[in-house]
Amino acid sequence: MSKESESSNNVSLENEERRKFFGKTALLGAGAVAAPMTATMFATMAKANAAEAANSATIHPGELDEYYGFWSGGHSGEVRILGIPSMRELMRIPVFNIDSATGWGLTDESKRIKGDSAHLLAGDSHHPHMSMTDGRYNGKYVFINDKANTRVARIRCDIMKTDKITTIPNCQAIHGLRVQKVPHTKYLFANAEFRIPHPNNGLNMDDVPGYYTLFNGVDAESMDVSWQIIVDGNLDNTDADYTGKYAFSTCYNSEGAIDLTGSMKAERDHLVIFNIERIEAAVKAGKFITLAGSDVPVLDGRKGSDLTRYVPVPKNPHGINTAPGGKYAVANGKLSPTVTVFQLDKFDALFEDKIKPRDTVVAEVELGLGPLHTAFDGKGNAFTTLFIDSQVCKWNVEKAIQAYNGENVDYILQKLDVHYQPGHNHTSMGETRDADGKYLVSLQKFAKDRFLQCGPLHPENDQLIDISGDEMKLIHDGPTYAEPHDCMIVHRSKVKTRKLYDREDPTFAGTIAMAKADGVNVHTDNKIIRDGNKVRVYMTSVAPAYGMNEFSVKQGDEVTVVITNLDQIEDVTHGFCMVNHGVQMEISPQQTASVTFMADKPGVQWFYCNWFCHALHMEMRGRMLVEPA
Ligand code: CUK
Ligand code: CUA
Ligand code: CA
Repeated sequence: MSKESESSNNVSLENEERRKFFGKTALLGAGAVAAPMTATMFATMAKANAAEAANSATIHPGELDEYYGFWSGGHSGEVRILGIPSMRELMRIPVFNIDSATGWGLTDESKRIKGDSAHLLAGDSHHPHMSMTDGRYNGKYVFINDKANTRVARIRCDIMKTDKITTIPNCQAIHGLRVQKVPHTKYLFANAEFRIPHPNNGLNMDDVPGYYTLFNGVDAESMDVSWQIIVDGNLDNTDADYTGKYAFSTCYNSEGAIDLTGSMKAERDHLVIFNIERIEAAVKAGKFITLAGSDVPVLDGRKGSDLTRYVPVPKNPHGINTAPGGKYAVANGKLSPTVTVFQLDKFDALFEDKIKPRDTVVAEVELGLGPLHTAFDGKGNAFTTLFIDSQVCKWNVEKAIQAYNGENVDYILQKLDVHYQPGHNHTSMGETRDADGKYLVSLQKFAKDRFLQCGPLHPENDQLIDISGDEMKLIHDGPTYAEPHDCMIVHRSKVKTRKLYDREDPTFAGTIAMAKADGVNVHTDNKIIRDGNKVRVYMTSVAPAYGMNEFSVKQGDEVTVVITNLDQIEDVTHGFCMVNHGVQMEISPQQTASVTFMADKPGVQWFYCNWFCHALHMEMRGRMLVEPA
């Protein structure tokens, strides 16, 4: 049974006193200050405000967080789970990387899941997003892109393991990734960033105007690519609307340049809007081509196509974010100090050619320098990261529209310093209909002086901000390792995980099928099967012993060790490591896992359990005898 956190009752007496004292000062601080405040007084007050907010969000030892935070791991290639508001790292999910602890990328099961890219040991994960039903998280999957190797992956939320990885054909560098929100996540929308020649055969490097890139619809269940759309310019970030009809992507290189200055020439690049119904109809009608090396339908969505519309947006825009009500989406100007607000119900008229592309823009207002990403509180306010200003800007969307229409209103509500140079930010439940306006996480690219020095390489700094009141309050600094681009914050009620594996879990079904073909029941048998120079060693494990404490093979054999953990007690995970063979893996309760290696060294080779499982964990070991050839 989950223990409820009682965060609000933990304010200490000392802080209670401080609150009374500073409460009065804070009232004055907002507007007309009676007597000038010194810098020290201001700093002290800010500290006390932060301390008060932090206290209300403190998760004490043994208490559970209210939210799961899913963080990408950037060029570490993984996904991480944090607890919010504690910001404690709870788990790492290896995806595109290899992981020594769990054997991800080493085990036969993970190689099967990685498929055609199993030989790739690196990745660059950017955008984690959970599957939805009717604009709400459904707790089923988390998807993540790999910019480095043009892949998308799926994590199953019941076991928090990657279960599918797909390489997207015909393009390079999947960057923006979001899910279809409504009626449910039928598609992942995946932007390929870099324009390349087609065919990319080494004969047409200089035909730069002929380069193009593709917007991709990936089936969320099969993880196959359903269709690809040729676009003008390149593609950066993407999001979807709340009707299921549209997805849209920012483009920073409408110039089609191959160098830095070239991609900054135009004052406006664009947002490209994709009409999902028309795309599906065109695929159905067979109005597509295929490109060398795949049979995925490729449609032409370049300017003039009825599948897309292009809306000019200043300048090298980066993030695109749909507001929880579904009425607006916001493109973030990056090299322009502006955000551009689109009214999404105008897209129908745009596709019917009743209005012009820019007629969908209802506001384009200045916020500050380097707007990158925007998050929402579900109460009409938006929070935009200003990379160059090192701030989060809180602004009101309706007021921005009024100001854009010439009314004299202040749409900027507050600017909060963050440390330093934020990229993405995310609010609790903020990309869904359930946006609750409680927390904002701002992901800073630089930590500078916020933590103890650890050499020339610094961590990043993820800051937690309380947005429940009128004022944003910074309450936590959280160092992270390279390089979470993005995160999402999911209420814990949406996530139901298993405590033990199902014995028939599909992630190791291939291994169980292999055992069946060998006449082995992995849940009862400890057996060696020789198949030419391939040897399969099946063993069980129950703390603190393997079902087999010795076995023999011949030098030159390819050995597959298959272990099934029969323990039924939550948290009793075993490991398997064959010393001097670069082989190790996790075997959680009721899981079957396997790893294959060459027995190339004659002699006695010890194996041992490397997940601490029992008082006699050190003693959980055995010998492989390799007879000389
Ligand atoms: S991107 Cu890195 S800060 Cu890949 Cu979403 Cu904007
Ligand atoms: Cu089994 Cu440690
Ligand atoms: Ca540009």
